[in-house]
Amino acid sequence: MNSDSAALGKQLAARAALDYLREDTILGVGTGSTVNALIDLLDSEGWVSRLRGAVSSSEASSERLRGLGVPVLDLNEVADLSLYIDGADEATRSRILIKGGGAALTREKIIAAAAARFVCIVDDSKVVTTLGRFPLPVEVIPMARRYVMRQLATHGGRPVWRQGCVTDNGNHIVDVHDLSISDPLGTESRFNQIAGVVTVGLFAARPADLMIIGSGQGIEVV
Ligand code: A5P
Repeated sequence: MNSDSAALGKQLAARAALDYLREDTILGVGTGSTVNALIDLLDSEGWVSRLRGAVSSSEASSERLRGLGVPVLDLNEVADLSLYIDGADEATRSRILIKGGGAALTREKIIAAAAARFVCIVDDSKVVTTLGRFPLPVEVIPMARRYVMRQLATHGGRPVWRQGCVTDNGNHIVDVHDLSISDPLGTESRFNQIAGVVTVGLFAARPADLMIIGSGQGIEVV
């Protein structure tokens, strides 16, 4: 897949997600280039004034939303979050995801958990049979980084510190390369048990409810 086709896929998936928006609701908004396409569409398709506000998974998305005039709310102020729309770095057709390429995985996991419905928007280059080609991001407490990396290595992967990256929560990211994740639920749960791990970028216990896959051929809803 070339980058033009991926960009078209992202654009089409983002546009199709507009069908799930409802007037006067608060929208959960994720992070990344696919979501940026969605945020641009909120503006061009007249949704900015029709939404009550947004809850966002990153400072980057919050800034973009505020720039358009969308009120960005704290999740603690929101009793009822009906919809969360976000991208993914890798996805299976069972809607299990790897997320965190943009280092926003902790807030993404919280918003996905709080939302009644999680719609994931991806281009078709992200869809795989077995997760793990994309290195699995793990957010860690800084003082635990080397300990966590040693523990992660015992599970067969190759942990690499994402140097220079500090998350919006002040933590570090370790990317686990060379995994072939045949049991996503088990891997998510095992990695979650390691002391010092804040969030594992595997969305298996809480997968997307619906996935919109965009490609040069159009969209497919899974
Ligand atoms: C952010 O931390 C990730 O989970 C994003 O959802 C992911 O990186 C998708 O990014 P793109 O839409 O830019 O591919």
